[in-house]
Amino acid sequence: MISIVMFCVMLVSALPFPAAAAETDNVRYIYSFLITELGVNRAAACGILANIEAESNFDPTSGWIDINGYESFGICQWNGSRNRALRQYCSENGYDAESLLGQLEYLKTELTGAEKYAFGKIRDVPDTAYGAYLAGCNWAQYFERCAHYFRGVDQYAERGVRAQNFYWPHYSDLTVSSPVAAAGDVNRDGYVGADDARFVLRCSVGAESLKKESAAYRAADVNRDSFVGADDARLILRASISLETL
Ligand SMILES: [Ca+2]
Ligand SMILES: [Ca+2]
Repeated sequence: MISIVMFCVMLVSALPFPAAAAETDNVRYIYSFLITELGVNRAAACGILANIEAESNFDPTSGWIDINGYESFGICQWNGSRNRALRQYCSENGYDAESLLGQLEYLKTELTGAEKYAFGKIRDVPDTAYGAYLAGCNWAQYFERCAHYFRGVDQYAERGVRAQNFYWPHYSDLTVSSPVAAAGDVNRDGYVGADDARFVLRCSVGAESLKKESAAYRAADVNRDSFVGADDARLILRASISLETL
């Protein structure tokens, strides 16, 4: 069914594929999240990667005013009402709207809610190179809902081919682990302990640093104020001796 909502994701897809998409941290992070947190297979994840590349080149800060006059924003170039919903979700859940994790968590809520139909179109593709092709095409058609043809190019097929010929060979053998670390377990050893608290304290005084997009940062910022500080260290220390539940 064609609806107003279907008008509102990515209206124009004009970003060319880069000459060589680097295996950046963002690509790995997104791929790992898709598999471990969304539960899709490798082929589906490759199809989504090809689309995210075309939409934003994996830049969560990517934003511009689209042809309908509204901003398209983030890795999936959410437009209009979906852009507003993304920002509201991040604000209500303690995420920076420009963060990869916030956008991926929002994506998860879309795929289990309003975008369930689109999710169904990629979730069960065969876990093969051809499955990656199908997922790339289907994500473009059912999730991004970009123009089928742009400047004479079949965008569905182009993204499918990119998924099959680039992402599948490069990523299908990648070992993944969830980028979403448990709160407080900064060193990801399975425990919230004094080591974690000490490390976070060192971060709070600038003796250590964490990349804001990293799983460790997310684990360290236990009070979710988008800052790793002494308050986090204190909470983690209290949790390590069972005085606090994170
Ligand atoms: Ca730990
Ligand atoms: Ca904090």
